[in-house]
Amino acid sequence: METTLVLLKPDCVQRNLMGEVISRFEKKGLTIRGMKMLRLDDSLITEHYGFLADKPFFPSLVEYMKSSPIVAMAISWANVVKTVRTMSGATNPVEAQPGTIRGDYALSIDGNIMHASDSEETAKEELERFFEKNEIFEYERLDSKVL
Ligand code: IDP
Ligand code: MG
Repeated sequence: METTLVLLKPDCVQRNLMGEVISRFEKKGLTIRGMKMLRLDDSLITEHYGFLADKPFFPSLVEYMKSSPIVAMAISWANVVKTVRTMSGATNPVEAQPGTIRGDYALSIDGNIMHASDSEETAKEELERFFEKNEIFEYERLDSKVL
């Protein structure tokens, strides 16, 4: 069972879209194994988006990520990393296909609703960054046998 990290970014929280996005993961059939609201600080954002530190938009990315609490989610299923990236859509919502989360809810790359890990390796690192071990739960879903 693979697990990925999803962040519902500040614009998702501020626009009351948390339920819409969480609902997509639930309806797809993925298992939500951890979920919490938190406010990011400079050091966590820099750790998470350090590979973008030399980009001109980095200061505004940090301000955006700090502008409101976010929601972190640990989501599991076979091939979930790829599945959730596909559901997310392109980084720039202008290019994201309708039917994807960014394609349906976002208008600009400055506010693109969600983060999702981009590989199994990144997912492991990112889950450790945002969750303690005891915040990710092992449980069997009632519907797991009929899917
Ligand atoms: P991803 O979120 O689709 O994985 P990344 O390239 O990893 O895309 O970039 C991380 C985040 O940095 C994006 O989701 C977006 O919030 C921000 N970002 C990336 N490129 C730009 C840009 O050109 N302008 C403003 N923000 C950007
Ligand atoms: Mg990325």
